[in-house]
Amino acid sequence: MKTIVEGKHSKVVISSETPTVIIGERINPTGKKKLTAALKEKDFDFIIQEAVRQVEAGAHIIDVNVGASGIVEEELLPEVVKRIADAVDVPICIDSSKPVALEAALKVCPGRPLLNSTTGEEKNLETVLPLAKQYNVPVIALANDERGIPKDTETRVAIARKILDRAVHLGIAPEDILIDVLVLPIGADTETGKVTFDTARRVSEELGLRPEVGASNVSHGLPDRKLINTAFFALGAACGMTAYIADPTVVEITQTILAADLLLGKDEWAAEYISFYRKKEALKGSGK
Ligand code: THG
Repeated sequence: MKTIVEGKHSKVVISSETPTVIIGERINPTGKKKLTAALKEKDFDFIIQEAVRQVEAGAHIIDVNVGASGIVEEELLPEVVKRIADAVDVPICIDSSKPVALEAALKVCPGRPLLNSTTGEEKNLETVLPLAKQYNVPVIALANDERGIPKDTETRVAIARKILDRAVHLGIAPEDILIDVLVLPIGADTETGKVTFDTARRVSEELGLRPEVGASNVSHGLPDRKLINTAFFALGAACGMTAYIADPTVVEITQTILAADLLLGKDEWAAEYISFYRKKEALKGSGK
């Protein structure tokens, strides 16, 4: 089973057989003063630059999240989505916890964007899944519900199963559901990595759905975060993870994902691996 995401003239496949998809996370005001200011002042040049930089670094999809205090997401998100979709030819991942903002962005986004996200919570299932159906777009579903983020694998898989049932009932194809298997800071919870990897394996093998995760959190509060993040990406790939929300401008992240894919037989003739280095050389030649 594969998920198809589309930009204006581009197409990205998310599946267990094809190379791991990197969803660039940098257009998100969390912890970023400069980007927050740019969003508030509508300094679109700066924001577009961040999108271009991520694509050049190896992002296959660009996540767009404008959630911050003082920002009306349903007004700003569609505007930023439209401008980024005009500036870069990769698909967009529309990221908001507010269904009204998701819908406003869906209305203006070209291609077949990824909708990020619903959870297993009733209020989200009732509002976000119908949007995925109406606009015929794939959706990311977080494996948590009204009770919060489950500590154990069993409950996470059960939530994923519930979301799948609800989506299918609405006429959404299972191909169009990605499950976010959620990881917490490993410094605060020793079991979180194991639970995340076990959930990824089971979501993929038992439900036939594609696991994905936002990974920057895992190393929070520990020294040498890059080391933990890259190990997490490699181990996740071995457990069937199909996409990461990550920062591709950290070159070790992109390189680790490429190497892991190659070793797991997801990169025929090392085509992706070699093309990454060719592109890097070309950018160097152009003075970037
Ligand atoms: N799952 C899904 N979507 C998500 C998340 C997820 N969207 C949002 C988030 N989590 C993923 N995106 C980010 C964006 C930024 C950061 C982490 C995750 C981040 N920012 C640095 C900080 O806060 O310190 C800023 C550092 C910098 O300047 O580069 O960590 O889990 N489906």
